[in-house]
Amino acid sequence: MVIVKNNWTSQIVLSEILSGIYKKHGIKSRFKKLPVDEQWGELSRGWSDVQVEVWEGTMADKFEKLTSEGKMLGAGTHDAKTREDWWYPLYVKELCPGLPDWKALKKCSSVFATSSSGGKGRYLGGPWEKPDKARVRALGLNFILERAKDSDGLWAALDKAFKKNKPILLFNWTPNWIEHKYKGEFVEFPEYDPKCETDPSWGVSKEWKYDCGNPKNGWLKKASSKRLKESFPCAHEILKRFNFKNEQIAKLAFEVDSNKKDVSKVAARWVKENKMIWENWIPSSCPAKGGKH
Ligand code: TMO
Repeated sequence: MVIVKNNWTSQIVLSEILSGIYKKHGIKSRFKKLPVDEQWGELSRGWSDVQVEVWEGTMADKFEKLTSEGKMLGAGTHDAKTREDWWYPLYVKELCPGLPDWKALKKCSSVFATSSSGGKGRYLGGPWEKPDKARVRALGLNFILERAKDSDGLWAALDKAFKKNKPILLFNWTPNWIEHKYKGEFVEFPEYDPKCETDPSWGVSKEWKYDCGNPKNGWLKKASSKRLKESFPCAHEILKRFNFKNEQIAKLAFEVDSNKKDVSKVAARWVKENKMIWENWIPSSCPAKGGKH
């Protein structure tokens, strides 16, 4: 059975933790590295089976479509509440008065200009599915978009700017460790509403969709292939119970990204030290194949 590994740290650590728990129960799994936009077809076809972090802000559309069509299965919701959006370190506020209100960006886009942005502001996104271009257009922002190739790329740019006190506007999310090391805030765009993404006449722009921010209190779900439930019912049940809170996720990502610990070691240590938590995720219907924990 195949666990999808994406390209941000907490997802990778959680994938390894789940694999470790499976192993204790005699369930063999392997990882497949996939970008978010390729995982949907894989999960729908049963070429991959497990996704441990589906974020509402960036992935709700696909998740809801595929689960409602019966091509992929939802496997429960984490306790963690999520937010993913444009973000800046706090010192930027002085250079762009009015932040965190998004309207401030209309007046100070040039503060965020770089040598390659042609005088416009630069927003640094990630490789995840954000309709950022649509939002920039709908809100009439004078910004260009650049994309880092993974979370490391975002944090390297943030660190560089931070050390020189330079303005930067980039994609960030919570739970994450960034908020513990770099003080900052999300831009407050018009409040999210599902209509914002389907009805052009909704909101600030009467002409364009995506004139709003992402949900502030978003969900974090898990997904599986249909095959998983049919062929590995115990693995599916464990996945449904697999459940993390904000602080746990932030801490695991912090250990890897900031303390530079090895992902597999961080995961193995969590499994070793948190038996009390994960043993509750094993339903009695699961055969205790792995023997001792
Ligand atoms: C999916 N992500 C947490 C990177 O926004």
